[in-house]
Amino acid sequence: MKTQSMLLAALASAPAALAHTVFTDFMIDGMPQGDGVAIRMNPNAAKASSPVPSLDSDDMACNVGGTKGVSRVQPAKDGSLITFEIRSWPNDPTKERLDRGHVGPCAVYLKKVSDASTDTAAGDGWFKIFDHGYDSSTDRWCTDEIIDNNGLLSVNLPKGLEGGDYLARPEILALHAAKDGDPQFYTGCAQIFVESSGNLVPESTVSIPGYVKYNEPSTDFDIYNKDAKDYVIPGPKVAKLTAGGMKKASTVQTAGLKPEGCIMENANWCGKEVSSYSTEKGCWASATECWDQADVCYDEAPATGNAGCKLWQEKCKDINAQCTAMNFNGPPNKGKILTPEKKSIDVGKIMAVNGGGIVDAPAPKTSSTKQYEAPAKASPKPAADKATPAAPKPTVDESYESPPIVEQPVAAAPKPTQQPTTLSKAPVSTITVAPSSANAPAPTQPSCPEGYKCVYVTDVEVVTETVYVTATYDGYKRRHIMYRA
Ligand SMILES: [Cu+2]
Repeated sequence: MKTQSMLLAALASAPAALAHTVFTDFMIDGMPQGDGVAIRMNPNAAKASSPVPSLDSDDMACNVGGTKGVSRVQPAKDGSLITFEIRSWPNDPTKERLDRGHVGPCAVYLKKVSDASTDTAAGDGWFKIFDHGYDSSTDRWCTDEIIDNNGLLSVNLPKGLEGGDYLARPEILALHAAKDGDPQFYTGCAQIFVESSGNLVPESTVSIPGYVKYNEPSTDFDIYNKDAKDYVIPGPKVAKLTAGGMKKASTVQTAGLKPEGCIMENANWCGKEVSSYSTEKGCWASATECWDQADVCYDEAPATGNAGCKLWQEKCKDINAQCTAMNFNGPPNKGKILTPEKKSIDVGKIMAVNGGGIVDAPAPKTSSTKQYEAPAKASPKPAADKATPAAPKPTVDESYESPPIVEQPVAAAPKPTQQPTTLSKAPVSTITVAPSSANAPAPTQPSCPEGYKCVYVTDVEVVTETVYVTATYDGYKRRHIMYRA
C-alpha cells in the first residue's frame, strides 16, 4: 500500500504532459473558423492535449469539460467539407501535430441537437458519418493519413441532412498502449449549424459514452503482435440515413452567431468597441472599458492561446497613449475590425465522402509539394497574403448526388465519375508529400507512381517525449488603470 501511494505521488509530480494531441479548430469548406472558435476543448490548458481519461465517462462525448458548450455555432452548408485540425501544441500549429508513435483508427460522429451551444453532448443521439482504420494495401493507419496531411482530417457532411444545430465530433484512437489497458481517445466537438432543407436522419444512433468499452477487440488490440489488417474499428458502422426528418423550406440560424459589433475575436471571446469620448474623464473611462475586456479575453482564452487578446491590448495601449497625450477625442480607429482576416486554405487530402473511406483523388501532377500554410491568425499579415487564395475554395457541385449510404464502407465509395468537384478542383495530394521529418524510404517498397514523392513508413516506433505545457499569460500582466477624475 505504501509502495502504491509512493508510486502515485511520483506520478503526480511527474512532468505535466506527454506529446499527445488535441482538436483545436476546424474549417468549413476550407475556411478556418479561428482557433478555438465553436470548439469544445478541455478547459484545463495544461491538460488540453491529454487523451480522454475514461471510456466510461461523459468526457468521451466532447472531451473533458465538453458537456458544457461554448457561445459560438458556425454555419455550414448542406454537404460542406468539414476539416478538423489537431495540434500537439495547441497554441502553435507550426509544431508537430501528432507523435508518429500514435497509430490507430479515426472517425467522425454527428449529433443533432436543438442548441449546439448548450446541449450537454453526452448520451444517445450520435451517429457515425466516417471511419477509417488500417489499410493493408498501403500499410497505413488513419493516424498516418492525418499526420501526413498536416494534422487535418476532412470529411464531407452527408448531403441532405436535416438542417439545424449539430455537434460534430472527430475521434482518434491511438493504440500504442491499448494492450496495456490504455486505449487513448482524442476527441472534441465542433458546434455547427447545417443550412439544409434536407430531411435525412440516421436510422439508428448510439450513446457516447457507451458505444465503446475497455477490453473489446477494438480497444485492447495488440498492435505489436497482431496483424493490423484484422483490426476492427470501434463503434457502430457508418450510419444509414433515411428520409424522416423535418423537411423545412430553409433553416435559418438564430443562435450562436458572431455577436454584432465584434471587432476582435479570440476563440469565442469578442471585443466590442469602447465608448466614444471627448473629455479627459471619458478617455480614461474608455481605456478602462478596453482593459476590462482584455481581462475577460485572457481569462477565457482556451489552450489555443491568447493571440487575439494581445492584439486587443494594443488597442488599449493606443487609448492610454491618447489620454496621456491629452488628446481626448476617440477612440482611435473607431469601429475598425481588428480580427485578422481569415483566408481559406488548402486542406489537402479529403478523407471521406459520405463514409466512402479515404478518397484517392486524382491529384494534379503539378501540385506535388503543396505545403500547408498556417493560418497565421496571430499576425495581421498572413504569409499567404501576396497570393490569391492558396486553394480554390471548394464548392459543392449541385449536380452531385451523394451515393447511397450503405453499411459497407467499400461499397459506398463513389465511382470515379460521381466524385464531387471538391475532389478534382482542389489540388489534393493523395500520395504522401514528404514532410521534412519523414523517414527515408525502406529498401523494399512498392513502386511510387510517376510524378509523386512517396514516403514509406514501415516501423512503428513509440516515442515518449516529455513536454511542458503551461497556461500562463505569456508575458501578459494585468494592467490597472489609474482612473483620473
Ligand atoms: Cu499520446
